[in-house]
Amino acid sequence: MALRNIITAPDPRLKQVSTPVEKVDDELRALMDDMLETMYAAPGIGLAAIQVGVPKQVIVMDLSGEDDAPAPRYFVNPEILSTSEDHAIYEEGCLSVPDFYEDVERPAQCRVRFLDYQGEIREMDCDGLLATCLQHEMDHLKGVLFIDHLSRVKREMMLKKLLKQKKSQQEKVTA
Ligand code: GNR
Ligand code: NI
Repeated sequence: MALRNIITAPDPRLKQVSTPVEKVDDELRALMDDMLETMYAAPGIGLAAIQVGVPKQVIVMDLSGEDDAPAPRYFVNPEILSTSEDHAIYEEGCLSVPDFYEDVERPAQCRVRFLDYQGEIREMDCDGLLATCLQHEMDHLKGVLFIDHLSRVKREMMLKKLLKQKKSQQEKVTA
């Protein structure tokens, strides 16, 4: 297993649309293992492959608490089958948008079909944090960030600050 670099906004790679995986094989499982390790190290509760620069429809997640046993989840080629009428608001963050947290409204429940770590097809009803996080990760597969759900003024202010952060870090690296 190996840690991978997490891409941060603004970066055109985060706007790429991810393509379906053809086969869940050992090579893909190695990617999922790396993603999980990278997510735990960050730390975060979910990660989409595009965040480590791989434009494939792959998501890893672990919503267990600090004191619980690890509970990794893997979603390959996920499809939302249905969403609830009722919505929920959650304060979201993103490893690709470091240090920013904002309320985002999404359907409170959803039903998803996906392939698991073994490549078996599965369906699951999601609600609460699982529904929110899954929809956040599936947005990444479409090249969408949580800041794209905010007002244009807010989004552009955040991107400006992120670009500034990036530039000052770059200066440190090259100094
Ligand atoms: O670690 C993360 N926390 C989080 C909190 C609220 C809603 C979504 C998330 S996902 C985020 C990790 C991440 O960037 N996944 O793409
Ligand atoms: Ni994210």
